[in-house]
Amino acid sequence: MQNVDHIAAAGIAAIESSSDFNTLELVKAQYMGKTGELNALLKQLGQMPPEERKTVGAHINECKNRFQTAYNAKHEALSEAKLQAQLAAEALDVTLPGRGQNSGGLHPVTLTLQRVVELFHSIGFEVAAGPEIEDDFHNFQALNIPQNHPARAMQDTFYVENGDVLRTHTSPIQIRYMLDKKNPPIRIIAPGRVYRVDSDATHSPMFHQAEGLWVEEGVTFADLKAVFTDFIRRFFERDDLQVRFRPSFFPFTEPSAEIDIMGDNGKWLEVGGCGMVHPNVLQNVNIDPEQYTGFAFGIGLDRFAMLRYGVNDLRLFFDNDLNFLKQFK
Ligand code: 2NL
Repeated sequence: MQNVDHIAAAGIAAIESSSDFNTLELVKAQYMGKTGELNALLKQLGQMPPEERKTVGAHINECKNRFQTAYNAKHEALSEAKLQAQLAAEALDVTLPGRGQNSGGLHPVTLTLQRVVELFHSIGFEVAAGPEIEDDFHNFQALNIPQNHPARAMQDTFYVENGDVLRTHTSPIQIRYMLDKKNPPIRIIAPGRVYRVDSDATHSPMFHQAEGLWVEEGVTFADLKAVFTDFIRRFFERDDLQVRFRPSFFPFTEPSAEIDIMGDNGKWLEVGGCGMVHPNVLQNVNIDPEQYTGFAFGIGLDRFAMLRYGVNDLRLFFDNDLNFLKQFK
């Protein structure tokens, strides 16, 4: 039967030229399905003379087997190709260098804060903290800053609701501590974020301060000079660092002084302010100024970080540029 060979050859050719599973299955259905071309041949057997049926039937079945074999081979080839494509797509280059473990680091201002706190902790100062939103009493009045003092003017202070402010210094931490603690001796270091309306290369509207306070019977300005000089020499790791206390004014200290250190260029450099706690301030926190005296000082932690790490623009600390920050790990 010419027709059988012809159909089988066409079917096998169609199988072999199938390039995807979809086509392959369509071809299979076309030839081997219930109404497929090869099965249609079997149905015609009934009209043949009985002596031909056997040989033609056997021949048709042999063609069907060849078709099935071609189909199986193609199916396997397509499966293998699919697997290889998938493996290639998901290939893992084990020779690539690893990404490594990136450990984080602390911010240079945090490192500076920790260093200051550690140095004061080593001489018996306790760390104190407080809220960043303060009321008028703790931020100003208790510190002997009257209602119309220029430091309270709009250009300096961030006012929040109902007269509250973003603290303009860390002094209110100490006011709260003294009010809570009630009795000296008091030796604390109060670091933290503070806020003022100011922004340029050396001023940020948010910056960091640390203030120290020692209140006890018999504390003098000599103690202040000794404690601060020792601290700053240890901070900068310079035993011979020259320190100068230059008369100044703060509402909350009397007498008051600015603290300068000698720079490498031979010029005095201001690093903080200090003084003996004003009697009015002690009175405001219910400490008897006739019995107790105390000294206080304030330093700018951002400025200390700039000096320690040789950074010339304060804003670099707050840009969050990782290329800058990674240098301090
Ligand atoms: C500065 C000056 C200073 C204080 C802060 C203080 C705190 C209390 C009482 C009295 Cl509770 N004084 N703090 C005193 C003098 C100076 O800071 O230039 N800071 C960066």
